[in-house]
Amino acid sequence: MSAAIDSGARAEPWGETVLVEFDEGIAWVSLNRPDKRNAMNPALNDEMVRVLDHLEGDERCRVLVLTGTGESFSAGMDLKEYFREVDATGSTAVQLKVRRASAEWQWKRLSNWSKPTIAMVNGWCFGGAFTPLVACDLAFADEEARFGLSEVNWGIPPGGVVSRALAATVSQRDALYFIMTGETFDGRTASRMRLVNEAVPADRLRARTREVAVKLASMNQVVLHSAKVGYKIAAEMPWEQAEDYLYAKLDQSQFADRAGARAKGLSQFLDDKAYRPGLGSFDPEK
Ligand code: ACO
Ligand code: V55
Repeated sequence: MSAAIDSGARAEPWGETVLVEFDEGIAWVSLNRPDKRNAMNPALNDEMVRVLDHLEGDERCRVLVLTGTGESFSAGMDLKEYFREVDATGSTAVQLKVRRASAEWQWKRLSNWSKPTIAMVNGWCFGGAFTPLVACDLAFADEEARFGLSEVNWGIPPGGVVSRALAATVSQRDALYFIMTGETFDGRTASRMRLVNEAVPADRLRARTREVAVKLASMNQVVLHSAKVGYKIAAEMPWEQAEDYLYAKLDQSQFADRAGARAKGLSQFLDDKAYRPGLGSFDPEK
């Protein structure tokens, strides 16, 4: 591979406010400011933009799990470094720049990411942390994790796309209750609200998340990419456009998939009677 397109040739952009560990196709990405409960400061936001860019082209990553070091997923935006210190510069340009980096990874990059993404909420999850949580395709939480739209508690309405992200996942009743009261709720409640897929006891959270990640890592990446991006983009479209776009996605997937999933899937069922598509997957190795 030419050095210009081999992202492995560049230095790995993590190690300060973000840690990355590779494990059987999974990149475990940990927000890493445990002393600050993984509050997101401008440095972390900049690092996460670079981490997502790097991992997109890194073959060791087939699935991304986003979590936090220590007892917290993320305590939201860093009130000191993202708000007070930026205000103190008195510079609109600085404010726009830090907001842009924040939105860039938490929402724009992450929600359209090319590989499957899973949020693993291991502890505190406040305010701005709801954005990357919702941007991930799937989410698993510790039953005892504590979530809160704490903005009103310190005197602001939720900003960024926090409220938009809530509107995309939970009901208006639940969203407004927690946005307006600022009360916390636990992982079980988050699961009942469908903010996360499942709430799991703390001692099983990593194993359950890993189980799902390993499965996704073993699947056809082109087909998975088309399936998840197709869902997310079509959700915002009128029906006529969605039908045309999803057929285009289907044809694109067949064209782009060098492993030939569709032909194998059909043949192993119709010719070999080797599996039932309703009940499990074809064997990509055959
Ligand atoms: N911004 C800046 N610093 C933070 C943040 C934050 N969001 N969250 C925690 N910290 C810092 C604390 O200031 C403290 O720093 P210090 O050790 O230098 O004094 C350190 O992290 C530990 O915090 P404690 O409050 O001592 O930790 P504790 O475990 O008792 O409580 C909790 C954890 C509940 C998360 C608490 O820190 C908290 O309420 N944080 C703020 C949560 C929040 O409302 N975030 C903003 C949401 S709104 C938005 O994102 C726009
Ligand atoms: C929040 C998040 C922001 C922001 C202002 O409420 C407020 C959270 C992610 O960016 O700029």
